[in-house]
Amino acid sequence: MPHPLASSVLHGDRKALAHAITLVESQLASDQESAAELLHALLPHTGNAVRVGITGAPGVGKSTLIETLGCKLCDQGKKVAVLAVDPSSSITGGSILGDKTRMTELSRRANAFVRPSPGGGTLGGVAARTREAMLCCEAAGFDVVLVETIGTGQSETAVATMVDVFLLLLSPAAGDELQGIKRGVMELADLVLVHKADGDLAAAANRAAQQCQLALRVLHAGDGEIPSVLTGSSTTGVGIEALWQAIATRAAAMRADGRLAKRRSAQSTQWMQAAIHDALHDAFAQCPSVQREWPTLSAEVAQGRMLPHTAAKKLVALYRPEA
Ligand SMILES: Nc1nc2c(ncn2[C@@H]2O[C@H](COP(=O)(O)OP(=O)(O)OP(=O)(O)O)[C@@H](O)[C@H]2O)c(=O)[nH]1
Ligand SMILES: [Mg+2]
Repeated sequence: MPHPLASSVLHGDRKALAHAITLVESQLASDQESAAELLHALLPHTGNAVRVGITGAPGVGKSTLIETLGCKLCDQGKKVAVLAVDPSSSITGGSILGDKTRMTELSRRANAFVRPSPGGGTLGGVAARTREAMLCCEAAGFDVVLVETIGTGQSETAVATMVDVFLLLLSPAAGDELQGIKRGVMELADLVLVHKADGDLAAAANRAAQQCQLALRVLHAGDGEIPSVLTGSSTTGVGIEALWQAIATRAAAMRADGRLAKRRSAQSTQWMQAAIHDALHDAFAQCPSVQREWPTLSAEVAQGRMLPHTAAKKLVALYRPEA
């Protein structure tokens, strides 16, 4: 018996899709099995979307770009899903994407599905659920999935590990502040857009793009492909079509020559490793003999009487998996 939601999701029923994602995001132990069954049924029908991750400093215009690009793609007849990885929402108590005011037009489009980001849990958990929500959207027939990183830090790596094209947005002042962008994020980027290239900022944006292109050439010296740097504005719409062409061309080329399949299977393996890590950590923390000794050993470490490494080894030696 396939999962009761599966066939409605596969028929593109939006209500069913929303329910499916709620189930997948649920942290209730009683929902886990049902969610796994559903995902198992949907899995053969996933993989057909262009998956795009969008990152950049707070305020650089990620949500506005998604609104402009998303509407443009809907106009072209594409079905667009928008998701977010938002590890901060458990702290702020509400999700930024949940406040749909910034994507009002896109949210109203019949071809768009804008999903507030799940709140709470660890980054690993939040990101894993976003990835599974992405698979649900693909099974429901969405052609493009846009994933916004909210907050900075690790969410960038998590999003980069679930998409085909990872787009970094820079502000026109980026030339001066390139040092401020973490090297790691630059390394993850497949494509860079210097955003807000409009009005007085247009000239600065062009300069920033040139500087960024030079920096990327140095960064990627020797490792083949140097990401392109484009300029664009979500307010005027200039450069947004060219941005989509760059994304679509890249995704199509990767699909054609096998790089996409390779990248996606490497990503799946990484998610499996992360899941093993989380599961082992949970089991370890719940092991009674570990729990008994943990306070004593961590006090020893805190007081400088024992090396952290030694304490960790002692605890690991105490760990007994449940039979
Ligand atoms: N001039 C100009 N301003 C823009 C453009 N795109 C966005 N903005 C403005 O930049 C501000 C931030 O935009 P958001 O789209 O909320 O930026 P964000 O990166 O999603 O921000 P966070 O989600 O808070 O990290 C808003 O005031 C937008 O109106 C653009 O193309 N040109
Ligand atoms: Mg935003």
